[in-house]
Amino acid sequence: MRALLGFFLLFAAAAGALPVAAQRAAANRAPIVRLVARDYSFETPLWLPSGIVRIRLVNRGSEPHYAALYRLASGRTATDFFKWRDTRTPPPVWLAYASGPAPVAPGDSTDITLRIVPGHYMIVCGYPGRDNVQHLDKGMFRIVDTEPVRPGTRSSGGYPTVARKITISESGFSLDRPVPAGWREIGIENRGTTVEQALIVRLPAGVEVADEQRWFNEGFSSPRRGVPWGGALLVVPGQRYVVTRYFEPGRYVVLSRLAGKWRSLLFVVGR
Ligand SMILES: [Cu+2]
Repeated sequence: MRALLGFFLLFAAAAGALPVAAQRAAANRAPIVRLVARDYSFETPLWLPSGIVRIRLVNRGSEPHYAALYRLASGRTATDFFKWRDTRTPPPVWLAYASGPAPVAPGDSTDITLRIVPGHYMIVCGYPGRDNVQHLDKGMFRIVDTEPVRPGTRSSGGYPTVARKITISESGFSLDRPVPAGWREIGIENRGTTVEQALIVRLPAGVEVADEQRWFNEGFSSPRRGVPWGGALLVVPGQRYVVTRYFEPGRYVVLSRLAGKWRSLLFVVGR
């Protein structure tokens, strides 16, 4: 009888615990912000939530697109941003890198979960067009502020559970475990001292890491042979990012060249 009661209690506890855990997981999920990219504009929500947010970039265009976020001090405008861009100097005090989804191919999408500090944001796609004019010079940028926080209405989500991690350090990238095909949550951590990127690119048969690097080094003047596969832009040291991506079997490289030096890591996704 005691054994039966014990079994019953255990069963009741297990049966009760599952829905509660599921509810907590749902309550703890970061809000999704959908950015739809077209040639050459962004569709964005009216406001960005602040706190931990999952940004989903959906590419409805005919060229690859990305969504880099920059936080501007209040009163600063897109004109200030373009003036700074032309100086090719590190960002001034009124401008902060805030990451964002790295380029994806037409018809594809990628998610990144990160922390959005309340403020005034400029969302930019600077991908080079077929005519080698950057998309932001064709009008592909948008200014969006974070939603005013009202007392009692704020809900902060959490980061997805990460099974694999890409670490960026002074010596390059490292990946802690192999990536199998399917949907994967990959943590991105920058342990270096400079802002870097984690640009994931799929390498079709016959395309090598050097071909991708050459495309960047030669100023995007030739057709790109790798397929942009999402990842994280403007990865700030000490910040936490999680990239959620579907991987098909094949060869991939993760790249960064922001600080002037190439970092790259080739990895193979198995079945
Ligand atoms: Cu674009």
